[in-house]
Amino acid sequence: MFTDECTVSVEGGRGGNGSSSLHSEPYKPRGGPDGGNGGRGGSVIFEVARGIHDLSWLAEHPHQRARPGGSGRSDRRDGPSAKDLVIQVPDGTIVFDDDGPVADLVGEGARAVVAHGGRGGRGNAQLANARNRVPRVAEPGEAGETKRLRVELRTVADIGLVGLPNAGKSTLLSRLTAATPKIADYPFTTLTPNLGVAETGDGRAVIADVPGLIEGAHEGKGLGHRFLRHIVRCRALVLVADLASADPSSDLAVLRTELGSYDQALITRPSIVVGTKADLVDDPATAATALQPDALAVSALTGAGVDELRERVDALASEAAASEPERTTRVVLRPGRPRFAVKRDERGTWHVEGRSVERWVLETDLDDVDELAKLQRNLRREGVFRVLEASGVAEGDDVEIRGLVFAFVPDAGGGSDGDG
Ligand SMILES: Nc1nc2c(ncn2[C@@H]2O[C@H](COP(=O)(O)OP(=O)(O)OP(=O)(O)O)[C@@H](O)[C@H]2O)c(=O)[nH]1
Ligand SMILES: [Mg+2]
Repeated sequence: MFTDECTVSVEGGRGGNGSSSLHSEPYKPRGGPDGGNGGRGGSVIFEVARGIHDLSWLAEHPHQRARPGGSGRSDRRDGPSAKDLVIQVPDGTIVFDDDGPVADLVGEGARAVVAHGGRGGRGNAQLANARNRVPRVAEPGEAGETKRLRVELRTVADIGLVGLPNAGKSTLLSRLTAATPKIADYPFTTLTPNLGVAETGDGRAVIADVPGLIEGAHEGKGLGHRFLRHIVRCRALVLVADLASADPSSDLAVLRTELGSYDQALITRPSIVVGTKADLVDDPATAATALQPDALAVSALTGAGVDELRERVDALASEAAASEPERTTRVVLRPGRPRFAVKRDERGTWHVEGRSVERWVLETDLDDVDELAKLQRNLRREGVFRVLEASGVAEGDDVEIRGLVFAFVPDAGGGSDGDG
């Protein structure tokens, strides 16, 4: 089964817990905190690999979870970080989450982190400071990111063979490349895209043969519509028409209309027109010219025109490569989750919760005026006051952060408020 779309859930590994060990040795009463930090959880990564042609493995394994980081231990031993979970995907994989596209992976080795692992918690050795010399607790590890992803494959080929059903597309693919697609005398023989590689003058061209398109394909008729999105990714097109059909010109017109209705850009893509089954008509050259003045007549049966077709495909591949900018991987970077949250309890006190915000409060010696000023600067730069104001805090309201309570005073300066 060829699978070109699926939905998966991915989960980064949880970070390891920090250790809250207290060192003790006989006859040494003051050992002190020696708990190590937790290790980082593994991330889930998609990576384009050669030899993977569809998403069937992913569709059959829709839950992917990276391993957690190890816990810290006594004697300041840090827990090990977990290995990332690398999932191999085909070239042309596009990843979406609920907010839109996440990554568009093109080219072998292209990769994107689709779920980050959690950070490890700090052990009590690292948490010790002037105010709290012997912390008896350590930080827990952070949870990994969890995401539901829609994954789509848009085959990346240099040249796409398009035509109505039974036009002889798969036969051409088998003539131009070493591919051995199924060929038969009925429409819709090809059910999923076939790929072949042709040797060309300046290298190799990947040729895709997709299921036949019928009138109304762009509205979902027939089989080919599901594969129109693969055609969009082809740099150049070979329009294939059966010269022995009742009306080859109208076949070609239907094909062009369908391509244009799906995506206007397909009309202007570099292309050539090929008339097939030349052995079945009396005057193939005239029949081909009737399609388009420079159309080529080909017979896969006798081999007539096949060498010239190979040359034209060669030229088409070069033209396409020159006309299009280099395809590159796009990974969308969005701002991460908010680094703190603001809540108001029923007594009217505001609470600010967030790992770094709380850490700053814990690490500040509140009796030291300089340190207090630094804490205030940090909170402002993080945007805490801005978010409090946006949430409706009023002058004099109590604000609590990790046990520290202060009365809110609107910021007079405000100038350094930013995302710094
Ligand atoms: N006489 C003759 N028959 C041909 C030629 N090319 C293809 N055929 C026949 O036409 C029929 C259809 O060929 P395919 O290559 O399967 O056509 P297709 O366009 O891939 O068809 P679908 O996959 O169904 O869309 C087969 O029976 C082929 O043997 C040709 O040049 N001459
Ligand atoms: Mg076919």
